[in-house]
Amino acid sequence: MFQRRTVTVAKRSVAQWRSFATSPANSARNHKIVVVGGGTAGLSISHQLLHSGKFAQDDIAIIDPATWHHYQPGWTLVGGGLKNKEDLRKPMNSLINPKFKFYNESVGAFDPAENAVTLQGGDKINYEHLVVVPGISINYGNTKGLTEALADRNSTVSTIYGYDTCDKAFRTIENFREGNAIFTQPAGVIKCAGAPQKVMWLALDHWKRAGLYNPTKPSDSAVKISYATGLPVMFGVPKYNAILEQMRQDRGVEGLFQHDLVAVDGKKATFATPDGEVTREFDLLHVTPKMGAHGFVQKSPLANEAGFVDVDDNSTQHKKFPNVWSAGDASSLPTSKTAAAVTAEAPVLVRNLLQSMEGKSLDASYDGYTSCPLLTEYGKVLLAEFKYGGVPKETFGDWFGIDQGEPRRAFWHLKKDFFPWVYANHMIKGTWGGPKGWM
Ligand code: UQ1
Repeated sequence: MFQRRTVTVAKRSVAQWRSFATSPANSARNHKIVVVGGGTAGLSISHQLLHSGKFAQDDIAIIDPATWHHYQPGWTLVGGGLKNKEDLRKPMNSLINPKFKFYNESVGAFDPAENAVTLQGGDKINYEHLVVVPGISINYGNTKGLTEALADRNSTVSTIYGYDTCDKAFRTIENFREGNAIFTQPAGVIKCAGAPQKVMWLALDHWKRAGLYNPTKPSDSAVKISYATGLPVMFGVPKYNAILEQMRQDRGVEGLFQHDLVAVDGKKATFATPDGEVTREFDLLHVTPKMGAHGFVQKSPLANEAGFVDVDDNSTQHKKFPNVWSAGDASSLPTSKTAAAVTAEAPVLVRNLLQSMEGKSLDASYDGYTSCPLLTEYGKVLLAEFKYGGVPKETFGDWFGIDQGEPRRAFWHLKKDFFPWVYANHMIKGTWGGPKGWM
């Protein structure tokens, strides 16, 4: 008995003893690297750092209050009735390597001048390097009446942008028989800027197959479809915009440009437009909520004017605090906020952080790569891939000389089957570098 206990004790790592020694509440905890956020960027980056072989038990800490980690790119597929939302989430705990210290808590404040983060509960965490990747906040409250309309089980208002409502989106689409369907995209920064129209294209196809919508004769169809976007165009990249705008016209979808949803009230949606407010009646409303930087980032010394973590566009290093880094949705990186962007950002951040730790010069550079696998109907995807400046950077164009502006069946399988698989089995384990392949 005594011997067994001795063995157990001997097995404990130095880091564990360190944390026992400092365990009283509010005492300082020290880590080489603290990663704020256990989402796509947080898990990819922390596991890539671990694979460098340069870190021991508890050298790296992850802070995230979440119980679940969600594969959010799958929520458009839930909205299309193709996946169950329960299959797209895993317990946070199960995805975090036991070599990490996991603080399952919220951040209260950043104190970069002191190289410290304070947790909501008051504990102070010290770091040598800080990686700030908590994602973006969905601000339902910024659209009047939206929270209530989404929560109402009997309403036809939904969004694929939340776990609670992504299945409601398909339920409302499936039950829809006639009337005006409006799909919205707000003005301002959102994650996955293609998703607001992906769900519309799938719904259109669903209604077409159900005999409720005839794209060649929309005026004679039971269903009318409008796309109300805060932007002046369908998509921010000229090459893909031209294709999607043509698609909108060919399929008889009404385009309401520079229409920014500000209120939902019963069956009325009100939009801010350059010519004042416009109210439209709807029978089905799919909303893309307004989004913005998390409050605890926005009010910190790390934020730029827009509230995002102010990092260099190419190195991912903070502009004022050289031991602070950011990528993903929380960062100021001027690209489209997607998991695909993270596949390219993470290896750059990791390389530069490790170089910096060793006092060497930063030699990795992010070119703004991001991607939007745009579902245009059941069975077809337009695989938009581009870098800074909206310049196309097409993986398969380079390999096979094909034009990715054309929706294809092969890309549908990438989106529906391959990406979810490679994400769960490789990307968040730190072994997938997107178009560059396995690392
Ligand atoms: C990708 O790697 C990825 O993550 C696993 C996605 O899913 C969210 C993507 O949408 C894309 C486009 C990539 C990039 C990979 C290739 C091979 C184009």
